[in-house]
Amino acid sequence: MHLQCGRFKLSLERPLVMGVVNVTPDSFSDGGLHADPQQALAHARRLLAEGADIIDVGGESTRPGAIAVALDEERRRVLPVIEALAASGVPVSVDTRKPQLMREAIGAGAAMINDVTALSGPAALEAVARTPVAVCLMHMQGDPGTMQANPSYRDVVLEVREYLAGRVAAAERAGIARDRIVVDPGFGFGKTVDHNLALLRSLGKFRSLGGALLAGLSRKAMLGKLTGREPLERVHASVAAALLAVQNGAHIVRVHDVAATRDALAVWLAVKDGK
Ligand code: 7PM
Repeated sequence: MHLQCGRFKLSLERPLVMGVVNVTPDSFSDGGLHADPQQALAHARRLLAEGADIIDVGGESTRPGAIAVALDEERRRVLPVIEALAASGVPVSVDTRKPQLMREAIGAGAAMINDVTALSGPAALEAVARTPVAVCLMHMQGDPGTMQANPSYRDVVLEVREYLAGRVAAAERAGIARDRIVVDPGFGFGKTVDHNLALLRSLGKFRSLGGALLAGLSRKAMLGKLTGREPLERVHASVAAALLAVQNGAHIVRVHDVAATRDALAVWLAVKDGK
């Protein structure tokens, strides 16, 4: 099995590590250390040296209550980073909800569109359909401003799965083949700790949706609630969560701490099949 990701054909035989690079002044989890494109690029190069397979570049925080970013500003933050990384042969994903930015990012060489609204916005499917890029379709209940106020489900695993099945079907109808589709239950996006734990426990049920399966748990609030630690102190908990996600079927883990995650996965791989 593989993921067609722009000009890259990524094997899903072994877990892939997606390194997070935020170009935002208010990113909760990395202290806004990469507020300008040059710093973000340096951080991306470090994550690549640590063994990242894909770099996810984001210019708009989706943090609960975060302020929306104008297209101009988001463009100024992410396009230079995408261009430079794509030119060095790196598979780059862009974390955005704006169809216009999706088009410009693809023009700049992005290989994946990571949209926390699963291409549900007007013109989002069209922006990516007739291109070679991969898409990450994520589940979110509500919107970033209010999603953590009172998340509620009858059956979180069933409901998230149904939603993602619908978005996969919509993407396929728009002409996006299965081997370009990544699904993601959206840990922390309109979910309590118990919802997140149920999803992590049953992650395997999302593999039958067809595409690759991505899990993003790195430094998230649920890990803070479980350990009592601040975002920058959540490395160990994040590594444990990434490992459990892979054990339960994730093909791709989206992480801040690439080196630590890589080490854990090396041990996991060796136990699994001696490689
Ligand atoms: C506050 C809350 C700030 C959450 C930042 C975040 C995901 C994502 C993000 C994910 C996919 C973060 C998140 N999380 N995209 N973008 N899956 N596909 O921790 O879980 O960076 S933003």
